[in-house]
Amino acid sequence: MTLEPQHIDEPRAYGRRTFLAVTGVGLSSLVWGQPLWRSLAGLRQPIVNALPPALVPNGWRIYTVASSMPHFDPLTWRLRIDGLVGRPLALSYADLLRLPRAEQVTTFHCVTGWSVKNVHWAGVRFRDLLAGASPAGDASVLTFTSAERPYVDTLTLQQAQLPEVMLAYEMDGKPLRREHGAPVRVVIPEMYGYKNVKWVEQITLGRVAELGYWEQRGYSTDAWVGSNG
Ligand SMILES: Nc1nc2c(c(=O)[nH]1)N[C@H]1C(S)=C(S)[C@@H](COP(=O)(O)O)O[C@H]1N2
Ligand SMILES: [Mo]
Repeated sequence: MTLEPQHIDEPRAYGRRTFLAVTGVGLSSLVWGQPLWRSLAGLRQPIVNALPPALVPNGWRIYTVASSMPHFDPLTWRLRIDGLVGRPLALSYADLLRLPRAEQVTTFHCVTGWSVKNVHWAGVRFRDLLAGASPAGDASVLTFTSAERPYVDTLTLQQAQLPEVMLAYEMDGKPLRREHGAPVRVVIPEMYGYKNVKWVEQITLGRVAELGYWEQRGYSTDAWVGSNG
């Protein structure tokens, strides 16, 4: 799949400006927004740039930080749950599908200004996902490691247990597509897209939140939609 770098910057720049105009947070953001703006321009969108828009429907934009997307093999894939747990787990895809299934219809917001309304997700609530690992009483942070290195981000255990937060394995009635993070991604509609880690392969329980990929590049660890991000 070829990247066409000359097309990468403009859509993001447009999205950010529109967002600032619409929300009215533009003025205060102007002061601190510039360096962020530059780091954002480096974000790659290989699918958007490589496939006709018709193949990325409903207003999604596909974001990656590495030059290729992870492959999912249902036979060998494992989701590791480790850290401050009584019983570390390595769940297969079949194990995951056997856990209680949850569904929701929620809107997805990227901090750069684009949104996708009424996304139908199915997956597992974190309470159900973590129960088998017996989380320690002092565990307070979940660190999500993506198979797409070095993408990582965190949620507090409390945030992960808000309503409408899940580890999703279906989008709009079909198994999560490769470009959306197959087989599983975080979905937390209350927070900006960068918290919605794709291609999750490890969840580590701990007490300290390391900075996520975009947080190391200037975005807020508390990524509530409506904040400056
Ligand atoms: N592994 C990984 N997860 C990621 C990202 C990424 O680049 N790599 N980008 C994040 C950002 S900024 C957004 S807005 C959403 C975009 O989701 P989509 O690519 O399914 O549209 O994924 C988030 N999760
Ligand atoms: Mo994003």
